[in-house]
Amino acid sequence: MPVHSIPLAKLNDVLNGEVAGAVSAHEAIRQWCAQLESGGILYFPQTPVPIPAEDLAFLLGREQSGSRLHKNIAYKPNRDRLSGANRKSAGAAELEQMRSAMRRYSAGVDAFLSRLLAPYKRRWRLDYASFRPIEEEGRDLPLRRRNDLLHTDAFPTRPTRGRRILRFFHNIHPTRTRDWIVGEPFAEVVDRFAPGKLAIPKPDGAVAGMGKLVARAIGLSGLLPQVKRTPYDEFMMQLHNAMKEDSEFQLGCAKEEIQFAPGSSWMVYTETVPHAVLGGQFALEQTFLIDPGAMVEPESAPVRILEKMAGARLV
Ligand SMILES: O=C(O)CCC(=O)C(=O)O
Ligand SMILES: [Fe+2]
Repeated sequence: MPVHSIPLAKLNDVLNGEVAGAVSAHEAIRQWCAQLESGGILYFPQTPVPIPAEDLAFLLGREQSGSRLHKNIAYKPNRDRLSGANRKSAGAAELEQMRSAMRRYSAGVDAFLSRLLAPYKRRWRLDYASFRPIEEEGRDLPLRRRNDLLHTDAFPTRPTRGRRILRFFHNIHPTRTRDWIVGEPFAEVVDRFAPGKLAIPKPDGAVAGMGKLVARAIGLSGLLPQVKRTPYDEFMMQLHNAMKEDSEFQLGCAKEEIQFAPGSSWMVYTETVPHAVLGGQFALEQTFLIDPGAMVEPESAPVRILEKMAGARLV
């Protein structure tokens, strides 16, 4: 079972520096990091980042009120801005309330992970947070954007250049579970697809390298996001697409079902753990882009796994 459940009382003991069973608090934290890094899910049956009652009522009210705010909404903490919200039909007061609720959530998760992931010493970039108010079951999205098919995460417009994608979720639905499936370990998935359907990743060729230099020289690199993708990002994007497009893989691969309880939180490296959401409504999520050099087990980072396979640097 890849799920490691952490009751709130035990979590608080460890964060307060008290011994956790047979191991010291310091050792317990290192073990949790190692479990995450090797493809585990840390599950908090009771969330350690509670949402203020007023924010919760506001977020859960978005649908019933007929508000046009009800598609996935992203919050960019570095600019304190929302995107995905319909500015024409949502009122200014509603947008402002959404923004401040998301600001509090994002800061709360960042503060919590600064303590829980102490060995990383904040060697991360606080990426977007999101609010997911739509029922996931039966959502009608284009294939590559579907989240009910097993996939590993890769962002088409935001290459991570080897940084790991850690996501912290919270099921804020009062009664409904959020239902996931998770698939095989990353190394096994990569073996299935490469070499074969995908080529083994190769370091930047001289031509691509020249293209980059030229784009940079004439000031175009900011306009061409694909220019900034490293061979690592290329491969991770291809893998994401190949998994979703392969119905034989979707049906045939080993998978496990997980139901995340109302009021629970969980965190997982989604660029390596194949996952899909089959049902559930109303979740909050905060993404972190973490320096692979910060890992307690650096060899577990996908960039290291792929570089070993390629026999070359990929970022
Ligand atoms: O919303 C969820 O529960 C997970 C969706 C997902 O896989 C994603 O956003 O990449
Ligand atoms: Fe995903």
